[in-house]
Amino acid sequence: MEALLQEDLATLSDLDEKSLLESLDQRFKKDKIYTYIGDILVAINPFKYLPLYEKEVSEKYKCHDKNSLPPHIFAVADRAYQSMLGRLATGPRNQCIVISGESGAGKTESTKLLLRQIMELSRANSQLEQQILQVNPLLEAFGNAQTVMNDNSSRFGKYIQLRFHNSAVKGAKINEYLLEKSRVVHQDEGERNFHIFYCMLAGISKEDKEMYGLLDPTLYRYLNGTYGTEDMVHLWSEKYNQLCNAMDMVGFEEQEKVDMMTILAGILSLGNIMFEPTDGEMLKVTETSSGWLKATAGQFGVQEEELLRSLTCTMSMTRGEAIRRFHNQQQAEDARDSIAKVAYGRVFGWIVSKINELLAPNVDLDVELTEIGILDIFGFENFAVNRYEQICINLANEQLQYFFNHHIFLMEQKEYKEEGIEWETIAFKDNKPILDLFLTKPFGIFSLLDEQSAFPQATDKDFVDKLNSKFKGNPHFEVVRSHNPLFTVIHYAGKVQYNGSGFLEKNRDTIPASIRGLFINSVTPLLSVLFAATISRTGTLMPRKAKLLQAADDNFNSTRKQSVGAQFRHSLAVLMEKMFAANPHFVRCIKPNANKQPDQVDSKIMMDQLRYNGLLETIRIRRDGFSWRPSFKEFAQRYSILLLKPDLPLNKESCLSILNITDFRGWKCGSSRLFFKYWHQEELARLLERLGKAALVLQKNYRAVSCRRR
Ligand code: AD9
Ligand code: MG
Repeated sequence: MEALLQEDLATLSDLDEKSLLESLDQRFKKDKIYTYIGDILVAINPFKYLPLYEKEVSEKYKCHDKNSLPPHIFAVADRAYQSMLGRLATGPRNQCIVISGESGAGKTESTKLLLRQIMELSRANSQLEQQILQVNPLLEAFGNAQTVMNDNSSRFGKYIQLRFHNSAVKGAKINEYLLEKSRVVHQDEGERNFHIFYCMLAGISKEDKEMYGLLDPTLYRYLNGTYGTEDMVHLWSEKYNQLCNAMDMVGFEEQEKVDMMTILAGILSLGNIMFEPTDGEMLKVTETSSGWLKATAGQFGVQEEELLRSLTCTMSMTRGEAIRRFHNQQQAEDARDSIAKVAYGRVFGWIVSKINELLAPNVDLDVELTEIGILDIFGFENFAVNRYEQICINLANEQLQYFFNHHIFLMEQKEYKEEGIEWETIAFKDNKPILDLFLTKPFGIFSLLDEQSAFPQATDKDFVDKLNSKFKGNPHFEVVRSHNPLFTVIHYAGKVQYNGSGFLEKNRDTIPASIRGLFINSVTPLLSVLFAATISRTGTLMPRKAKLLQAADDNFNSTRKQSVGAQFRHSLAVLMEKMFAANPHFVRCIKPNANKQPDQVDSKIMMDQLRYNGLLETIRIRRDGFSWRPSFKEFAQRYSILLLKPDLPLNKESCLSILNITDFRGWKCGSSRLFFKYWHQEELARLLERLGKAALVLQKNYRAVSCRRR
């Protein structure tokens, strides 16, 4: 039983899959949701309130000794913060905390707790701290939604970078990844649109409702004609108030908020516009939707006729001549939905840019800043129908798994070999072949998708046929025999069948010029700016527009011609590069059951996650391996002070004489570096601390003696 309640699984001498599961299960039953595997934190979602995050707890975990307190997410915050300050060990000062786990496993909650605790640690100035803490509720309102897997599912990925000068936070920057815009116009059964729509409708005052032209929520097609129970409406209304406060606190201006809400109202009205044929070539809107057309035009600040024109036909230039092509009903509906998606996506992108502008560190250029990044992306997803968004989300999760494997298994074991350390290789499930299946050029899934997207006549079926012929026989790909464009990928976390319908269109994501032109002329400044940001600007802008544009520019200009997939791959690559250059901390979130229920462990669901996360192998490598591997130079530089000889040569002999004064066991010496267990790092930090205290006492005594002498 003692062994089962072990706080650090890496200290157990013998562990198999069954006893690992049992161990976590026993702890979970006692509400011990956190467990260490060496320096990695495993967190099981309790799906209930636990008194784990109060002020006293937060205080206890500040600058604590890891082994003296139970495992906790606050301990990860502390470790990252102390490492950034160089108090724990040698290595890069920039830190990244990588939180992984499937949808609903608790990544976003962990992110919020980490952020809160890091703010506590850095004793930020209170206004900046409050601003940074308000970023999450703000982004969640616009970027999260209820799915079948999670009532508050992140429909975008984010990397929050906290920037410090010495120990004080100076600002923050957010990178966002791939908002699931299609949710604005369509939600599968049991799912909802983005939270903001419900919050806005529930929380807005009667007068504002009238001002924005909002009607009964059940009228809107984009909300599936449904709303919520009284309790939910109450909750949404509260959230709306919190959101408004958050926006004020972060620094959004009143007019910007009004513009934003007006655009959202416009999106809802737009969704209700339906079309029918006329005697001529051009479609008209149905009788019941003419009111919606008028409302949308008003909310978007554009001419009604122009809006109708951009929905029902496309203009193109051929040899200097403007040619008009009329849409059929399907094309008109697609144009309508694409306007909604692009408008929403741009509002979201603008919010992120604006936050970045408001929270940018206010320091001189030559001030060197260090960073703690927290990565919270959308978890691995496997729905009844998996679309373009899911393949991108799952690719991001493959990348993260690779990052974890690379750090924990590949890099470490490679070094043992190079440095001549005796070592029995631990096998792990390498997902590189799956990443290759996606990313190889010119024949990976995404390259083939880009190739097909470049042909205007190509269909989704052509794309899937291409995949089938290219990857037949690939161990991570399965051909599906069907009339529909289906294919299956065997991911590290399981088999997912994708439906290729809509892949080409979503990957191209082009906005017809007529729609762009329509919005540039909008009298709503925010809307005109969001669309002007993608084209070359001529003429002078009003000062407010110029300011809005600056924020919008960052987000759009650089990436405009690439496909969505290419942009996403590029931003993932940039992220990985950043993370590879930082000192990583890992939090592995686990979902105990699929029903979002407290106190319930579904062994199969847990076991699947333990397996695909490679937790058993991780325990082995943390138990037998050496996670801290400083070079002789790094080590001697930092710890020569323990011998009270600061000018010791930075070589192997010096390191050995330093280690001679400790009672450390289990470390090894390679040809150019030392190999330590993860706990040695903390023991050395403690030794340094003791030495520091002793020095202080000496200093005090010396002063006392010299005073007396005087
Ligand atoms: V997704 O990939 O964005 O769909 P996440 O982010 O992994 O997913 P999230 O953090 O949103 O999951 O957690 C899901 C729900 O579990 C939360 O809304 C909470 O109700 C619940 N949860 C998660 N962590 C905790 C916790 N430490 N304490 C209490 C929790 N409840
Ligand atoms: Mg989340």
